[in-house]
Amino acid sequence: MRQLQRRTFTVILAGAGLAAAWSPLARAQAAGKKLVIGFAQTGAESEWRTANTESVKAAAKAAGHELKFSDAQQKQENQIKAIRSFITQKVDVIILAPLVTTGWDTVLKEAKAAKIPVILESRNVVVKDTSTWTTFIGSDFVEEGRRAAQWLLDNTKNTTGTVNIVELQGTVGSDPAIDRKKGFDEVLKGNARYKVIRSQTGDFTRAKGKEVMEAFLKAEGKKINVLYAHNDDMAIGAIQAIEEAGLKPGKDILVIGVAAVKGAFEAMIAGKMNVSVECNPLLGPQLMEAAAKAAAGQTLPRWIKTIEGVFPAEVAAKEFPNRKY
Ligand code: GZL
Repeated sequence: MRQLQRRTFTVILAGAGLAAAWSPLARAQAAGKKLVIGFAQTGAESEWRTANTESVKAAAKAAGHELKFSDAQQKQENQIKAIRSFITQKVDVIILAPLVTTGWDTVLKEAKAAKIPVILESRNVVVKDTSTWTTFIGSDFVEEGRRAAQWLLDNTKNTTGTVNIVELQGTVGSDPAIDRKKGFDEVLKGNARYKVIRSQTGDFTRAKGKEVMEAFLKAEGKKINVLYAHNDDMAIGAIQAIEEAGLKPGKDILVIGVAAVKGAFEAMIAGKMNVSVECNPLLGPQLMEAAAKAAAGQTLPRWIKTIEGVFPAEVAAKEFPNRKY
């Protein structure tokens, strides 16, 4: 059902701009208008989220738009309140980073009734009426999960015996957590020696990632061969737990993260992490371009997908100076 709702007419971004074609008039219309944009952000739970917020704020400033920013402290009810406030203030466009996939039908209908386009960023939603949101700008989380599992298969193919994996999931019910698990499990299916022996949410935060990894280590100890964390922040927290348990992260336990944030590069360079699957938070420029189009009544692709790679530890030192988040 989720895949059906996505109906991806994917536009692969060319650099910072959108590849979608435009009439000169529409471009002119959209380019110059100063917008008032309401941005309902999830919170500041991770390095990724902080970089995402900074990218949106910088892009709004550079475009001369007024950005009304709301930090929901990881609570959906706060995001819903923020959207209602943006509607009352009659903003031109609403940007929503939906904490979880469900529970948005009513408030998105209110935005549609108020004729305010809603742009989803960084996570998607599952709603009955998909016309209540204009476009989703974000990653293919299923593909990110596949890439994490493929790295594991490629880098353990010369080993024998069972590979015991513990998994730190992202925020329960969130699009990236659901789909990163889905992609990872899909690639490992049929590889019987790879077993996920524990899987629990670390809510995308370092603190929770450390706490849950401590519990995994207490329960499974040296049986654990691999940690798959749905984001680098939880992996970094877990690395502390692994070291405090007297084990070597990156060696005794392979560490796989997602996002490719600075902290992950530092951990890989220190030999404590093995790979990070990139998830690009720098969505600000694409969001502003999409907001201008939406405000001008232009039709947008249903999914504007970011281009991202995989960074194993072997390339970390060389790549680190080029990283922008
Ligand atoms: C991904 C984003 C996720 C990141 C986490 O688009 O929604 O939320 O993977 C962040 O680090 O907290």
